[in-house]
Amino acid sequence: MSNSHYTGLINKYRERLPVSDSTRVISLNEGNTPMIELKNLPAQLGWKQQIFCKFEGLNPTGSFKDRGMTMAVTKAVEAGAKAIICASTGNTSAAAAAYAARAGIKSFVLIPDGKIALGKLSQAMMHGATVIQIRGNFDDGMRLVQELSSSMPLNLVNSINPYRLQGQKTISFEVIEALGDAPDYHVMPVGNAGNISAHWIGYSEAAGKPCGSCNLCDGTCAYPGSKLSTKRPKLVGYQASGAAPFLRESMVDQPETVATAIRIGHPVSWDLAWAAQKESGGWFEECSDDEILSAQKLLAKCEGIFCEPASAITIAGLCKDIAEGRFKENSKIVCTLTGHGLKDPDTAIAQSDAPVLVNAERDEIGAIISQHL
Ligand code: AN7
Repeated sequence: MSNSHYTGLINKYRERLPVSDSTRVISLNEGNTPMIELKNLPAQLGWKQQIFCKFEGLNPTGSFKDRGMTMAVTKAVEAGAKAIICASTGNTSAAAAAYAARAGIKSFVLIPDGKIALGKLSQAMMHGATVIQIRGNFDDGMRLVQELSSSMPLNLVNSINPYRLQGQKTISFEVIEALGDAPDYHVMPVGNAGNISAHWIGYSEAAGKPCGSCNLCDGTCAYPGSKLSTKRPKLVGYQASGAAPFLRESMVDQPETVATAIRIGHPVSWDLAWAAQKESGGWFEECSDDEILSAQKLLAKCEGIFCEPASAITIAGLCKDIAEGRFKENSKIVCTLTGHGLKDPDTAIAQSDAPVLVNAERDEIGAIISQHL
């Protein structure tokens, strides 16, 4: 029997990534996440589009960050780094801590005090990161890790590190493989804006276009190999209303949203994300916290998919933009669900009915079941 199980996105897409045969790959077999076509929601809401969710919450640490972190940590180790550092709203810190553990190096993570979901904090702690809570927000943390990594022996693994986006671009290849070509639209949440930039790098490379927004070269590195797709999708980025610099067209100093993952006001990939939106012909839109939470519940109840609030903003945005007629009928839309709902149990429980408490008696329980049947 051959031992040919899936071993992660670097091995799968090695000729499209900056690694060599001698590179020691640090992987937890990330990527290869399911594409799940929505069946019930479109029928219920009368949507005429075909909608697929790329459920990135099923990566090893429960978010899309693993795609970038396998590349960033692989390259950090190749360069001889003994420690990595990042600022994070939670998921990057979970991924950094896990991949550093896998590599046998140290990790330091800066998180905004009190504003990170419990699941993510537990991951960083369990994987042995030095967790530093700052009296400040993600944007303060981002500034500080840039200063620290320039003066101390620390490899910075936020998405300002170009290897992160190289790893994250592989989501586009997987979508194209699943659908046979690029979709018409690809929608996603936007926080620090690395992910939308990475999607565009991937789709551009797959279509044989020079990656105008590639951050590793001078923009002339169209992948010389075979094309994977005939076209590129329009990219649509959704932001929480309280943290929407792309809607305000300027940085936001006090970002606020229940979707703590995207509580970011000074996105690092500002120029790359604008380029992705403009070159693709897509747009940015905003959603309120109420819309985000309703959408999270709707997706969980109607389709059996539990994603975190920041990811559910894509469903909130679709509800709004489909109603507005912004998506063509009979088109294919892919929706990146960036993180798992289990990351943030507090927010999920706070918006749900508490379980009923009864005596351990058949009749009492039977009465409740009868009420709900
Ligand atoms: C679930 O973990 O920035 O626009 O520090 O965790 O690429 O920043 C997380 C971002 C969307 C936004 N969905 O992606 C961090 C962090 C989830 C996220 C985003 C994040 P970017």
